[in-house]
Formats: sequence, C-alpha cells, structure tokens
Amino acid sequence: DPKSGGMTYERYHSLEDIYHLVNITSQEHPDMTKLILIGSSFEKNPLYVLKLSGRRGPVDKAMWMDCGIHAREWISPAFCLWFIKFALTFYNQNPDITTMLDEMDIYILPIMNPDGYKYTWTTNRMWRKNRSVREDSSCVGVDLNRNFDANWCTTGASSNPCSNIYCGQYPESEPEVHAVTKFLRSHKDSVKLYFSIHSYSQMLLFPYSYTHEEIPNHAELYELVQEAAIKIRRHYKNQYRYGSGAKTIYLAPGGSDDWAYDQGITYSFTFELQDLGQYGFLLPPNLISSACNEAFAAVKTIALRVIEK
Ligand code: ING
Ligand code: ZN
Repeated sequence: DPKSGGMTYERYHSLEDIYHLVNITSQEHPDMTKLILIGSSFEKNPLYVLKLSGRRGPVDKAMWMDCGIHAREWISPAFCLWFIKFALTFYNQNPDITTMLDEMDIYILPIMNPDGYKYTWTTNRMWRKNRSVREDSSCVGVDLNRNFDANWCTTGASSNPCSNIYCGQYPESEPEVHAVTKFLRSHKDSVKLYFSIHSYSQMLLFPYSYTHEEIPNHAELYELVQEAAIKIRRHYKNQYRYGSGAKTIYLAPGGSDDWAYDQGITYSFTFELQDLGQYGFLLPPNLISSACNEAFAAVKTIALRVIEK
C-alpha cells in the first residue's frame, strides 16, 4: 500500500533510481505494462514511457500523462511513479482504478527532462530548463514548456537563451519535446485525455495559456476541474484554484497542454501540485503522499468522466 510506512514512494528518487523503478515495475507486471522508448534527451538519456493496461482486452481510448518537464519540480516525477504503483496495486481491488485501466490505456512518461533533473541533484536544485547547449551562447537550457508549437515564443516566453522561460531556437527544437509530440501525433486516434504535471501552487489548469481566448469546450473542462477541486477540498482539505491557464496564472505560449489541445486532444490539463509556497519546489518528503493522493483523486475524477462520454 503506497500509503503505508517504509514505502519507497515517500521519498524523492535520483534519475538512476527512477529508471530502475520503472524497469522493475514493468518486469513485475508484464501482463499489464509495456515499456516504450520514445526518444532521448539532449544528453542522450532515454525517455521511457510506461504503458498501463487492464486485463480485459484491447481498448480504443488512451490517456497520456507526463511528469518532470521542469527539473526542480520534484513532486512531479514522484507523482508519476506513485501513480504507476497505486494503479497497479489497486487494479481489481478498487472499482474506480479497475475501470480506469480497463477502459483506457494509460501512457506515463515519468521524467520528461532527465538532464535537468539530474542537474538539480548534482549542481543546482533550482534549475528549471533542460540542459541543451548552443554554440552562440554561454547560457544553457530551453524551457520545455515554452518549446511546443503553440503560438510559440509570443508574450509570456523569452527569446533570450539566458532566460528561465527561453523558448528555444524554433518550435520542437528540443529532443525531449520532439519525442513527446512525435509519440502523441502517432497516437492521435486513441489519446483522448492529456495531463502534464507540474508544481507548485495547487492549480488545475486547462487551455489556453497562450491566449486569453476561451476554448470551444471551456465550460465542460471548467466543470471537470471544478468537480476535481471540490473532491480534493472535501477529502484532503486542500484548496486548488482552477480555470484556463491564461486567466488563472499568466500568459504562457508554447506549452504542452495547449499544443495537445490544438492537436485535437480536447481533454487537456496541466496540474500544479502542492504546495502554496511554504516550501515551494522543496516540498519535504513527508508531504509526498498527501500531494500524490489528492492529485490522484483529481486525475481519477476527470478520467472517469471522460470515459463516460
Ligand atoms: N507552471 C507552468 C509554466 O510552464 C503553465 C504554467 C501551464 C504554462 C500550462 C503553460 C501551460 O510556467 C510551472 N510551474 O511551471
Ligand atoms: Zn513547471
């Protein structure tokens, strides 16, 4: 039980440990998982997606979730690992989890920015971007959540390589972003639901972030995040704000959820997990389980609604 003591999921894991955990999990559940290499990072670290499926047989719907786009947001990859463990542990025990896995394939990328993550363990805990190098600048790294082809590098991003919100030389210039977009483009027919996990600030967001304009199904997504936020509030006593990205936080072009939405994945979300700023990116390990439990409740609530539709 991921909630119980001694759980390896209640601590943060080094990059090597993350690869190891994903690997052994796939070996322990060969009937329900598939490990897929979708590309590699600038420094040639592998980008592994773990596919989770129920035992009921082939389905035509899928959900995608990526974690760790931003290096310093450690609770994000911790959540992806926790999600995998929780889903596999409670399949055929918890009816909601069983339904989720039986009705959808779930693709999880536990760490989208391995180079940056590694750098936060070795050198600079507050690093955000990836670690790509260019010949004409001494500054390193692109903000992967400004590098998607969604109103790329307009207001809310920077063309300065030294900026923390540097958009890169062109859309999808970064191998990490290219690997994800390539995978999602080739799975367009099945993937109906997209989640990108960040921290911190406790928000449940949906497109657009690149413009103040509302998406066609704004009211529908608003209801979904509202329901999820109410559940978190009721069961976990934590407040999450919700709404479109541009209206709820700030204008941010080139983000993954906006790109996914414009590809036709009309249920597309970015979650900002705990906390509200007391610890910020340095969320202590003893808060991992509460952050993950409430985030899981939100993902589950939305996924079950999308399955019903
Ligand atoms: N927040 C996100 C960021 O990249 C965001 C907010 C959400 C931007 C969706 C674009 C799209 O700035 C954090 N904490 O990184
Ligand atoms: Zn982030």
